[in-house]
Amino acid sequence: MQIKRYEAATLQEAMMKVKNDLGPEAVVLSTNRSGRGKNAVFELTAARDRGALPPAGGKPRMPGAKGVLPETIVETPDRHDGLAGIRQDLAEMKSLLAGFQDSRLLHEEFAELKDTLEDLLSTAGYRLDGRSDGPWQKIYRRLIAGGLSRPKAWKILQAARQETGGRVEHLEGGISAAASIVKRAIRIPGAQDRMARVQVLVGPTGVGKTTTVAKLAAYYALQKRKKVALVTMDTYRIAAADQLKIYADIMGLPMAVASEKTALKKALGRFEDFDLLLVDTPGKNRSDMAYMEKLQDALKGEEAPEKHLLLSLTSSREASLDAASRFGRFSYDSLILTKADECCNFGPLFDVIETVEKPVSFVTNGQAVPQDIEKADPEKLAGLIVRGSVH
Ligand SMILES: Nc1nc2c(ncn2[C@@H]2O[C@H](COP(=O)(O)OP(=O)(O)OP(=O)(O)O)[C@@H](O)[C@H]2O)c(=O)[nH]1
Ligand SMILES: [Mg+2]
Repeated sequence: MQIKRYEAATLQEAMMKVKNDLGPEAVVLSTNRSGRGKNAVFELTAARDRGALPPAGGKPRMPGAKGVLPETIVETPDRHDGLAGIRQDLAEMKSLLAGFQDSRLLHEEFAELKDTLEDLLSTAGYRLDGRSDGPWQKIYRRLIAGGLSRPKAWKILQAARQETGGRVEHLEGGISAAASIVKRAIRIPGAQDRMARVQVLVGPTGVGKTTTVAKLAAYYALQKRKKVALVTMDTYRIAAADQLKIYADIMGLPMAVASEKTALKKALGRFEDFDLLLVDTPGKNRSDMAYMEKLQDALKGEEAPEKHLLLSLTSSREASLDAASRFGRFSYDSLILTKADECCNFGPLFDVIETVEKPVSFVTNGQAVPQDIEKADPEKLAGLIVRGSVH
């Protein structure tokens, strides 16, 4: 293990030195910032396994170099005071993150640092700005109260301020500007997008997968006049298949049970002349990786399905982001948001939508089948996120 210490005026410079000197395998052990403003110095201790490859294009190591060899590279810091400095740090963090995508560990460390810094910027920064800025502070507080994370609330506010030139007479003007920023960030599937014949619903336990399959079946069969069949892959829970069968019988739709790859292929063949196959999957807790792999494998058929991740609006931001990341292996095409009727804080939804960067296809808002489902409407969702209501 080779450990070295670097100093530079900016964290980005220090990181570049690490990368150039120790290569992409280097691990940052600690970071420290001393001094403020022009006197700020970033100290970074990094290590690299001696067995790791030398940096691409870097200097070859001197033969005979041995042991821990601390090295200090000091450069004259040139920084600005206050908020500008924090902003610059943030920009540096972002560019660093982009450059280090290949190192997961480093990526996570910087993501955490970035969050902390953004948090600082959005609270302390706001106070640093000092001046009274009409309704903006009220709007900012309102967004936070609605469950938005501070960095996201700050981002929306900045964009709204910019768009209006910072000049709004009334609170409502600022809120409308914020709502339109949020609306633009919410994507829905395009009207022209081709819909795959096989549609699979995945998601954590109890989010409403089976109920939503039934609602969608009714929507497509009764309203869109499509020839619909149902398939359930849920053979894990007792009576899980029966739950869907009851809906299938009521609607007069055929249903197949297919717990694994071969059975699924067979079911797709059986329903060859159907327009649409809606596939329900079992909910699994987060530790069941073996099942996730099995399901992923089963869905890798010749007929590429469209996959939708269901997230309950009653879940916390952390739980939703965790599910979004865990189910990321399925490369899902859209989000279906469930239980809007039970949600009283829509702020975290914005964080999720912005992070996941997927369109929202449907929103469910009650237990009743078939009526409690609607196509996602960005304006409505933006209203819920910014105002807490659709109006
Ligand atoms: N309030 C409300 N309840 C819902 C909604 N959608 C589903 N539910 C309820 O949530 C519970 C779970 O629904 P399921 O459809 O069985 O959920 P699931 O994801 O299939 O569950 P597992 O298969 O066990 O993972 C049921 O009581 C549903 O009635 C909704 O939009 N609003
Ligand atoms: Mg189910």
